[in-house]
Amino acid sequence: MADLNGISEALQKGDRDTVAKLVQAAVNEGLSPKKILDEGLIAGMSIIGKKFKNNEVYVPEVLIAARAMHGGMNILEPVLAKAGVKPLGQVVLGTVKGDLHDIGKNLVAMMLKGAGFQVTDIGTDAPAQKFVDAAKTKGKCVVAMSALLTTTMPQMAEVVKAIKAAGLKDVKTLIGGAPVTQSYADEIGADGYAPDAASAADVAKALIA
Ligand code: B1M
Repeated sequence: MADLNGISEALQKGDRDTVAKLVQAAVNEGLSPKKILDEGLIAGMSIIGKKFKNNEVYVPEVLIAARAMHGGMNILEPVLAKAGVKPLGQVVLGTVKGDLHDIGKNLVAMMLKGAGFQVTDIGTDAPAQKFVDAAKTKGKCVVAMSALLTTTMPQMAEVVKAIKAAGLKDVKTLIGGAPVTQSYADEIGADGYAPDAASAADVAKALIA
């Protein structure tokens, strides 16, 4: 019998092999891939997200849980694609121009994927045009930006401006990173701000709804 709770628990422990084994068993049993994703992998990742927000777990645990999630997703992705299951939404994610910090961005990517988003990671030191070009290929999407330096924060305003100038009406912008605040988001006209990776997934869900 498929053990969705076991998938969630193994993911929280970062036990990639068990996650992969249980996901494969559930697929072999003919369980819907969406159910395995929602009630196994996403359920586990959202618990990790809440614990991370509450400082009950830290960056290493999140990275290990994300690795376990990948173990399950490797098996599930082709099955989901075959079944025509669509992701929750599209996110274009990057660290802005001049900024090479990517640990926070990678955590955000993991939380977004864990919530069911398809993430296009355009990397670090990404100029405004790179965000715009990626967003153009996605249509309705969230453009998510990370900045860790006070000197690179203004690049977020450049991206917001470039998206508006390109007339991308279906694109919402989301910003975050240690020096970034809600009032800065308001000042530059970004659609959303998130203080941490788990909240980024929540805000992205609200923006795409
Ligand atoms: Co840099 N660095 N660094 N650094 N570095 C900081 C950020 C700094 C605060 C250190 C300090 O002085 N105390 C300082 C910035 C000062 C400022 O501007 N206010 C600083 C500096 C000055 C620099 C250099 C300029 C140093 C130099 O060369 N003189 C240089 C700049 C290079 C560049 O980017 N052009 C530099 C370089 C580096 C390394 C390359 C050595 C390395 C980065 C390695 C890497 O990322 N691959 C590095 C590191 C590791 C740090 C610290 C120590 C740690 C950053 C980190 O990864 N934190 C940092 C000091 C510190 O924070 N204690 C520091 C862990 C990570 C999980 O947190 O990224 O904040 P964070 O992400 C959080 C939230 O911010 C949020 O979610 C995450 C967790 O939930 N979040 C988002 C992040 N992005 C989000 C996006 C969202 C939503 C939430 O929506 C889209």
